[in-house]
Amino acid sequence: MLKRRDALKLGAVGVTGLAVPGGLGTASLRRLRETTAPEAFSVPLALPRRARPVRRTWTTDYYRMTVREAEAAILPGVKTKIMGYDGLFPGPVIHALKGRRVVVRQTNALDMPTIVHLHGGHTAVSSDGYPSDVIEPGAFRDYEYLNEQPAATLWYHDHTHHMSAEMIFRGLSGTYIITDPAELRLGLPMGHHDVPITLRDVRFDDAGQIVFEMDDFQYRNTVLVNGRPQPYFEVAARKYRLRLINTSNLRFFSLGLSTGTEMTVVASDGGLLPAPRPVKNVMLSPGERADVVVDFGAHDPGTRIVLVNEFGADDATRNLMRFDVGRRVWDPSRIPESPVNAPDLGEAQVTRDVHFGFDPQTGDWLMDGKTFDMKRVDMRIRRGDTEIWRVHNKGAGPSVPHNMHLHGTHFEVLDRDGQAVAPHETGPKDTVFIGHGSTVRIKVRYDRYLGRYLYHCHLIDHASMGMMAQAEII
Ligand SMILES: [Cu+2]
Repeated sequence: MLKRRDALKLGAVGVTGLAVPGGLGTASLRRLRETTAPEAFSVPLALPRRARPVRRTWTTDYYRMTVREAEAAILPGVKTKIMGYDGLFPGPVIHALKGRRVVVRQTNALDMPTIVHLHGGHTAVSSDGYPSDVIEPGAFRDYEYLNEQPAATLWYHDHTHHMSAEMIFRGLSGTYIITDPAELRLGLPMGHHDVPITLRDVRFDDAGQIVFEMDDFQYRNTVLVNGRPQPYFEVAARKYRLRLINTSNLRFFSLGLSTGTEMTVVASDGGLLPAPRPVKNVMLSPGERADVVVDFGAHDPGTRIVLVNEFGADDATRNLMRFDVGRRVWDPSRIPESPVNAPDLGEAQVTRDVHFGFDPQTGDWLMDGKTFDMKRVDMRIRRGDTEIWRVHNKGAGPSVPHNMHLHGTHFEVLDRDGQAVAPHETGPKDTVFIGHGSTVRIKVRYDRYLGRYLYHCHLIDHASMGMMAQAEII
């Protein structure tokens, strides 16, 4: 069953422009795949465990989690050391209801500090995972999430200053879903037919243990779906909502179905799209999400459909998972025509420029020519003001794509180099892809909290090396 995969034999290396963000020329390509992996589509898709509140009140669900080291069964017959929320890889899924408060007590059982960030959460600074708000080993912190924001697919992950790249890579990542009871009338697939699909890559050594080296993208050549390589998933011949989440540090995915089956994008990072959009393909940079509805009922039972990553350079990074279509069942779900009103952020009062850059002396990735400094405020924004940010990835240095992630709010993507953006980018976003040579304009407003929020590249290795800045909301 176990088979050595040696990518030198496979010959291909992910050296296409998008697929190698960073690390170009930083390491020799001596060995590309160092571990054993199962045959493709031989393990079932794992559905991550649902977190259960330890206590419920009229207003609040209380959770307790422990951040700890553990062993996970990622490869058959191998116990891989990981870091996990409650020791799980990936972490348990938190299901929140819009308007209902969630408090998560995170206890740190690691021998190093940790910080937790809810990616996509409209969260007060004190619960947002600010770099100085460290949970020391043995200590805990209560994170409060009000969930007063549109229903959306969020994720929580480590945000420890300089360390998050390694800690996320080792497993500190989990899904967080906000559901709006008022949206249930829309009829989107739910329950067992609403499935998080978390995608990431990993590097294993010969013993199946995780190897982390900063920015060594070309060695991270096993892709995991919900923590397993190339799983299969038995689906009924009906519609499913798939919540596609790119939790990779550096890998971009361009996702489509091998049968050419259409997917309908219904939601972006921050909530439902103004109108669902049929697509053949969704491109997600690290941190981005897209909810798609796929109608497996359009296929005969017995059809096998592979989720294909067009950026993948070989079988293991290209053919991510397989849907095995089973029997036809009654399907009351539907794709709503016009789920929500487009967010109206109003006329902009302020226009700013943000420049990505690179320091050839130090090898650091830069925001506006600087590396992150907690003591420095990089911009001041008046609460309630609407701003347009022109984010430029045009600096000298390696031709590397980045993206922009804002804490504490969502934004509207206006255009990319003056052109309309992709369908899944037409809803509220918190992370947007910015290719090299490109300028993306976003419309930003911070409505709620005051204080200091980070904005950074979500190629996490870049952020860990300092490609981060902060805005103070005043
Ligand atoms: Cu970057």
